[in-house]
Amino acid sequence: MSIAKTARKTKNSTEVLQDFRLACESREASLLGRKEVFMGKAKFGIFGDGKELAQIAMAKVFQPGDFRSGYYRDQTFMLAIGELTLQQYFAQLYAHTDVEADPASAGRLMNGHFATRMLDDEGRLKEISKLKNSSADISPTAGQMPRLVGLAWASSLFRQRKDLHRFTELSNKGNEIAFGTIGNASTSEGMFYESINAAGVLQVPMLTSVWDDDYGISVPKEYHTTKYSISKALAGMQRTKNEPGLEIMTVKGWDYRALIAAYEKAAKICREDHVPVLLHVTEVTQPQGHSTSGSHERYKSKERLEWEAEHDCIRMMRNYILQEGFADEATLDEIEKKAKSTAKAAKDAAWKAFNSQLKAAEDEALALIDMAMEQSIHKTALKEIRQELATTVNPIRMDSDRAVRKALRTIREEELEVKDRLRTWIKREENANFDRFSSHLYSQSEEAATNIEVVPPVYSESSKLVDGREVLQACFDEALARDPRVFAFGEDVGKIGDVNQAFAGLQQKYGELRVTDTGIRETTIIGQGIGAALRGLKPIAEIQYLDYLIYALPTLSDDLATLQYRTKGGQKAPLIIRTRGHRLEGVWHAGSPLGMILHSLRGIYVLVPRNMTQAAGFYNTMLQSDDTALIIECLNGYRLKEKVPDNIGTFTVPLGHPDILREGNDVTIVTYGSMCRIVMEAAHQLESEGISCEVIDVQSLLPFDVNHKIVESVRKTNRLVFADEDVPGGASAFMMQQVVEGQNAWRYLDSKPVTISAREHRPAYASDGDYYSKPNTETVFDAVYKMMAEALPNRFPDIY
Ligand SMILES: Cc1ncc(C[n+]2csc(CCOP(=O)(O)OP(=O)(O)O)c2C)c(N)n1
Repeated sequence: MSIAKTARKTKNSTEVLQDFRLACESREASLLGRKEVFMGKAKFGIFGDGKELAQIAMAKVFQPGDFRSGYYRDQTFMLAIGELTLQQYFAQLYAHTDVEADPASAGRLMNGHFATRMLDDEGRLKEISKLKNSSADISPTAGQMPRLVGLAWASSLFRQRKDLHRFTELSNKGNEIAFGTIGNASTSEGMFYESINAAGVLQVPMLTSVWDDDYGISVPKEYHTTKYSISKALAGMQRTKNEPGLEIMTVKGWDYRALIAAYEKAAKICREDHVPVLLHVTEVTQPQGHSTSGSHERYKSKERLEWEAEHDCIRMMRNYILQEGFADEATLDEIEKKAKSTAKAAKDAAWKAFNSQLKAAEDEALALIDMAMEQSIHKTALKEIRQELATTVNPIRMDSDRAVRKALRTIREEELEVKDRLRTWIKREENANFDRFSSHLYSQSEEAATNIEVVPPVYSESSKLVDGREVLQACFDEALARDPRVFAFGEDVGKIGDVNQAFAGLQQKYGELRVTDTGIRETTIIGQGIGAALRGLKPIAEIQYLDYLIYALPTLSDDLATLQYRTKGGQKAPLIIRTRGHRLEGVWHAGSPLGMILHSLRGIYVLVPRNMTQAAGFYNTMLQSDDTALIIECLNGYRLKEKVPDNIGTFTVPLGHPDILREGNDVTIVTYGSMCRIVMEAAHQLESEGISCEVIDVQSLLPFDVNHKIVESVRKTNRLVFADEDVPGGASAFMMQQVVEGQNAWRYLDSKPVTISAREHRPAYASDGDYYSKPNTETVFDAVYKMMAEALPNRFPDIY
């Protein structure tokens, strides 16, 4: 053999053996992980066994600046790119709540949910173009796909838009691939098809790998996929010489060499030509079955199990290495043995680090209870509490907490020195546990929306009176001129400047990539926004009507709303979602499902401006902030006249600060959005009947009245009404809880608090349909009058 050939072979064999070692270590981690769950040391386990080789091959083409958007099987990939250690892997399995121990989620996510830390300790975006990035996983199957489209789309924008080339910390001129992974069964989800279609239309560098093991938990492929094969089912999307589309490839999950070649080819097409690639990785196995929740012997036949054993990718790789003469049996045995001890050492270290923290909490708790036993007359009861804690196998924080609380309960009637210590311990743990389990629902950085400076609007003699939509248009114009990272997109947003023309003329002025049309596909519109925002851009994604937000709800709720929380401040996607609602006509164009939104979108601010000036102020606030918000404009407000503030591009409206629209003494009416005008009209009519209403526009539902302004009004009026267009018990119930319970308004009430809302059904079509479905001036008048009549029947006789 020539020297050059020998050298090549040595280099090859070194790399092959390194890959083999990594595959074995990852496999051992999976095997050990399952055992840890069965030993009761972890709650649940889901592992990447069977997918090792494909992921090693994928990692070889993953470059700095690239992104992953995948799912819970990808541990080998994360290990291979150096963004996960085996110890961190086990730390997440145990739910270690330190960011250093589990950088992906600080113990908040189930094991196998991967993420890199893209933000520094101050919450600022790092130089992501130099990092290997993984966006944070979620559990809902295919939920990673819309975000994947956005991550890939950002590359396309960075490449095509020269004015973004200077943002070298974000992108190397759009050279980055977004790598997606998904299980074969999850390709049945609508989100998968919507995302693949969007990628094909947009022609973005999105390389999606399907790990196909023929099953989705127990359900075989015959139930999932047309033609039992996702690559066959999608064949019509294959690009041709004349038509753009996807490059669709297949490769077997146990074939090490073919996998490497496939990923090299796929990455080249994707990176260089920005063509999306679907790589269908077939004949993948799942040696331990789906998860620790069950065993696959229940649903796989004996033949299938034998086939899986034979086609186990590590076994196949071992054969390949022997065949090629890269190593002998003894060397491979040694690597396998070493992998076992490496994985075990990592597991032990992770357990020790996890457990020593819990042990420290337990020791403190036991010492305090001992002290209590010395001082208290209730020695027997305290001894029992102590005994219960001391004998708990693998106690967790909850056990120590419970014991200390029970001890304090037991001695509550005694005057003991230890009580203060117990209380201090509980307070300290409460604070620490808030940080461990409840922090970072919203941004905690300097750029948090609630920190943005308030700049009031300025008006002068020359301020123009225009249609409401023109106020927005002026605001968006300035935003686009100010910052190249700002851009807007959605159905009909581009050419016609949205269906209500707030972007009219702005595509012509700023170009097709700044003000952009999309297909009708709400969940991937949001995905585009999430991906672009994750990559440092400032997108405004438009959902045409509030009613159609429902189509995007899973992506908003599962992905965007949880992002900062699930990474404990490791990632952010400051996306602004623009939509319009409340009033138009009919069942699907007049919705106001704010209860649904408030219940499902905690983590996203919900802003409900009453007019376009307030909306513009919210846009200005949010564009300066790194939080994410849903801004709902009033559908019937675009043609109402408003004055354009002279500082249209810079004035801000603060979040969580209600406006008092009208002062009054008898009743406080709390409302928002399009209802403001209706309530104001009713208040005007009530005034003529001698009832003085104070009308408060909350403006933002999340956050809600941060300075408790509403209760101040109730102190004066002693009567409280909430009015909105949602169903009964929807957002009005939320507001009532915030004010009556949260602000203690019940203390000042002389009448039962009342909610005015729409009927339980959606609004019927046309003006009468609207009138009899939604609250109107008469409804508000009557509800307030009735309240006053109940209190003062002599002054306010029954009308009806
Ligand atoms: C939306 C949703 N539905 C159901 C589940 C429960 N679930 C978790 S994994 C899974 C099967 C996924 O199979 P596949 O996509 O083939 O991936 P695999 O786990 O086999 O790698 C199911 C049904 C879920 N997580 N999300």
